[in-house]
Amino acid sequence: MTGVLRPGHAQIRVMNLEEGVHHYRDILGMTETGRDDQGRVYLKCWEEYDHSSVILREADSAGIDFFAFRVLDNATLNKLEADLIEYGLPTTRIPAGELLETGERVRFTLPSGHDIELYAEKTRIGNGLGGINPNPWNEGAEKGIAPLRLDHCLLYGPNVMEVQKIFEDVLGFQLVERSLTPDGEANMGIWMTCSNKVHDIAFVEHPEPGKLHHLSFLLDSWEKVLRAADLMSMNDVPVDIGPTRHGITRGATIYAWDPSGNRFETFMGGYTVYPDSEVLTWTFEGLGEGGGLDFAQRKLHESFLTIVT
Ligand code: M3P
Ligand code: FE
Repeated sequence: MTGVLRPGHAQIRVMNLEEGVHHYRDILGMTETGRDDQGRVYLKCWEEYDHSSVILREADSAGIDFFAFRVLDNATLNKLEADLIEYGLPTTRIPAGELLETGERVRFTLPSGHDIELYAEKTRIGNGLGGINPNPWNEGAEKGIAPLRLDHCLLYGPNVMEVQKIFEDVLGFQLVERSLTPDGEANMGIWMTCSNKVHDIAFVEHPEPGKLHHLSFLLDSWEKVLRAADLMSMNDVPVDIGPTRHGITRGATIYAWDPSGNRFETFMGGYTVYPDSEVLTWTFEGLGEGGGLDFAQRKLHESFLTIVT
């Protein structure tokens, strides 16, 4: 794997910082790894090696400030920046250290209104297990919902077909699945990978730019998804959909909300994607009655298309 490696971090706006920290640290079970002089709080999942994957910023409205991908090295970062500029997307460089323990970032804005960042360096603090005869898990694997990692996000905004082209032609992503508009003429939803995961980022067409549908956190079994449902109920976390399975990606899932109304997903499963995998297509009816969104209930939950931050 070269080029863009994986989702790295998301900066999320929360309306009350300590309520947000309580949610992501104590209920989800992430580890707090730092706070900066702007008051932002940094967190990581137990299996993640890098310093942070979720950064919380207190603000008057919920939503996402930016979603970032780690790239292989600085040469890759420079090359991808040049390619973005040549494609017609202006970039800005954010200096190393602006985010704690994070190197220089290249930021650009998608036609969907989302800010995406690429970076090559972030301090590896490790998962605490070491590299020699390591244990398979640490105490973080049993704290709260305990996701292994930040897995992907789903973003809502306009111009999904243009966004698809940028990810495919400039950033080297592969389209894995798509859902069609009601007339069948265009892609309404796209699920794309930069790896062999079933998806690293997804977009759904939406009139308002820059919206967050969900950040998704990986669990390693269906039982852990059910345990997550128990913990959500025990902690009064409002659930949107699930536990169930998406037809799209075949992931087993729960959608729920953080205290500011940002949706998050606890997710497991999916399948392995190879460069020669065929794109799977869901018709507009397939998204609902076909079980694309909810394979068990085969319905298009209204909240899926209407509630975003
Ligand atoms: C996911 C996922 C839809 C399926 C969404 C899928 C919109 O969020 O993680 O696989 O039908
Ligand atoms: Fe998802």
